[in-house]
Amino acid sequence: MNKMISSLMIVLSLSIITQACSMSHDTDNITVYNPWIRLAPPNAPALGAFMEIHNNSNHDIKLLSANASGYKRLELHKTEYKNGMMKMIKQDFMPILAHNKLVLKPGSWHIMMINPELVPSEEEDVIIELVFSNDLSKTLHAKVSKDNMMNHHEY
Ligand SMILES: [Cu+2]
Repeated sequence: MNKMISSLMIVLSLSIITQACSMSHDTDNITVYNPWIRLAPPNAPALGAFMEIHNNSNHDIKLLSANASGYKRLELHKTEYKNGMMKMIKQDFMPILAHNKLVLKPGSWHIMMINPELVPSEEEDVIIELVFSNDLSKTLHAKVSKDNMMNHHEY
């Protein structure tokens, strides 16, 4: 009886280990570089978040949504130029193609953090959760900094 239970335990723990491995492996397929939030005045109605999302896997991945506590909601946006006008257009998802990357930067793809309870100050770390297709998610710390591209090279 004891033997049966212990072998059952081994099978059970093996399956947990296998599951944990495949999960972390999938998450490793996504790497986020240099997440940052553009410093905004204390009364700003929204903040822009930027980063580089790399997909190291063999299949395309979609960024479906983003969450952060202390904001009404986060939206996926893309800035486009139409008839000489700059327009932010809400996106259903952001595509990160297999073995490719998506660059979120001012004037392009970005995450819009809407209605902050308290606008963060410079150098502050803001925790953002990214939700991807295939049940993947990633939590990252974005640093609030001025819109100085010199500071935002990959490192
Ligand atoms: Cu926007």
